[in-house]
Amino acid sequence: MKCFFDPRQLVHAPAQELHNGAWTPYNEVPARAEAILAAIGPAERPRDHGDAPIRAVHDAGYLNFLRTAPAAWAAAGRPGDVLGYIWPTVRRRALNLSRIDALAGQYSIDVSTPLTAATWDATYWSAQTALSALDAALGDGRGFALCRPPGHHAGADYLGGYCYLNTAAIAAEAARAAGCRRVAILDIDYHHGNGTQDIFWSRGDVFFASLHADPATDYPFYWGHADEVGEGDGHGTTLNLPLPQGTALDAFRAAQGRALEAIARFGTELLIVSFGADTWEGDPISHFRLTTRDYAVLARDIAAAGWPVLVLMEGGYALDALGANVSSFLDGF
Ligand code: Q9C
Ligand code: ZN
Repeated sequence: MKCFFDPRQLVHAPAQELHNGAWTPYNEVPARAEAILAAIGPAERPRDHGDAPIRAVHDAGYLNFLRTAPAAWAAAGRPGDVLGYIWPTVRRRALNLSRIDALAGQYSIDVSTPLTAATWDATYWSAQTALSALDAALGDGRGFALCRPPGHHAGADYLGGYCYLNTAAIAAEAARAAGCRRVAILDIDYHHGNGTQDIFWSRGDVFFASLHADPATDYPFYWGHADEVGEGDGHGTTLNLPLPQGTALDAFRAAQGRALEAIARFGTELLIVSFGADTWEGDPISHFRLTTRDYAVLARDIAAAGWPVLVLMEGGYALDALGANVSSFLDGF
């Protein structure tokens, strides 16, 4: 399968995150991409599709924030990377604020996703890899983008969960613009893809199906419950299949089968897979029990459905196994 990556994605490297109340080393490190490249072999550089496909998904004020907040933060005399400390969560009215801390709260959902001066460039090229792999998927039927930073926790106007630009949403919207009438996103990262769900919540043309750790026990808590099915034109085109901690291949595979059946009934013309290897048994921040070989089984089930497939990298934090896990999945196609 054709693979895409740009070295500019490596420049984003926050030092630390606030995790369970303590500062810990950042989990979403550049070495993740290096480990995957070492296992799958060299990748093609993406073509620059410009920012129109990004603006088709993300709010203009939010994009401006991603580009300018690190300088505003430094100008305010702050140390480290941009992080919010107050959020407008309690149904506050829209306000036109300018203080960096007000913007950081407005445009983020957590304190585990620092915004650095290098973030825009890295996340821009991460989105470009998704668009180039989409071109490959629409051409030869397969494409893999080594997206890093990942995307599925980022909403139209918020960052979170190590994500800034929603690569799956950008690719899905670009596929619609390229003439695919129906697009489906299958999210098999350990965590629920709250950003992708939010973006397509009211859309009947993009199906979102997610297998993930039950949000009653795991991040992002407020999204991903089984009764979330979409609204308006999107009623019934969101499918959430939360699974308990400890889930291994049999239950995971059965849930993926349910998701694939729903996507087949929807009648998709393209499948985008938000693939996280943080479902692996040894992942340092997650609690499922998939093995390296299981990823090939899951990929074969997906391939058997016969759709063009675009695979996008999301999470996976066990550096020693990440390359083998991604290789196993891609080889299954
Ligand atoms: N104390 C992805 O896998 N950390 N993001 C939660 C828990 C956020 C993971 C902190 C986990 C986000 C793309
Ligand atoms: Zn994850």
